[in-house]
Amino acid sequence: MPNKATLTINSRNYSSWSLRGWLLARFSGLPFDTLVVPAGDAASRKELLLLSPSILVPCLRHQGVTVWDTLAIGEYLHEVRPQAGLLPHDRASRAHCRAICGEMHSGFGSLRAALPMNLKGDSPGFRVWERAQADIDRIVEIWQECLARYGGPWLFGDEPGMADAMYAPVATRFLTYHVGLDGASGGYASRLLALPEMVEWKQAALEEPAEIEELDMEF
Ligand SMILES: N[C@@H](CCC(=O)N[C@@H](CS)C(=O)NCC(=O)O)C(=O)O
Repeated sequence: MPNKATLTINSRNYSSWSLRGWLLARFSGLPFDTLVVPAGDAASRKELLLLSPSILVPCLRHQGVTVWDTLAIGEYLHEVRPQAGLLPHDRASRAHCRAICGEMHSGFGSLRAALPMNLKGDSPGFRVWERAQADIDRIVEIWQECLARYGGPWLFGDEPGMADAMYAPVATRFLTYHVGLDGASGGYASRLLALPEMVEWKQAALEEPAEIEELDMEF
């Protein structure tokens, strides 16, 4: 049984869920290899299904355990690497953290559809429609509430954790589509983008071959 974990992802430029899974693994400190399976083609799907019952990425394999879906991966990593503090120590803060991670995981469909993650993209003057704007307003509210309540610089305190990994792709969207942010949320978005892990991911995304056209899948 390979000791080192493996994380399966697809496009670094487009796949926000891959980015979330990768950040969770990096923040946990668990040593892992990254396996990129190009999105969309039949051969990759077949390969993915050999690795996991779900064709969706990210998917983590560790010591014989296969776990997919970012929330499940985050909870699993918190169990195997509790010292990393992916989830807050305090029960009430942990509940709050799980609630906002769940909101990102299941919500903000208008934002995700209208402002797809595209690290190579740059769209000044991009028109944000009402529903996507409502999602943006709610996300900014979440960020400001956490930063005010837990003191920053990350959503639940001193170190980046599960909530920061779940919201990091949103910061890239705000940059790509020039969504103006002020005060605390602007500073937080800049901190996310300046994280060494995010700089590394973006560099690899920029080097990704541009053969991926518009894909009919949710990113
Ligand atoms: N709920 C899942 C969403 C995962 C997801 O939608 N992944 C996309 C890539 S970002 C995927 O694997 N798409 C592949 C496909 O639809 O073939 C999670 O939290 O991980």
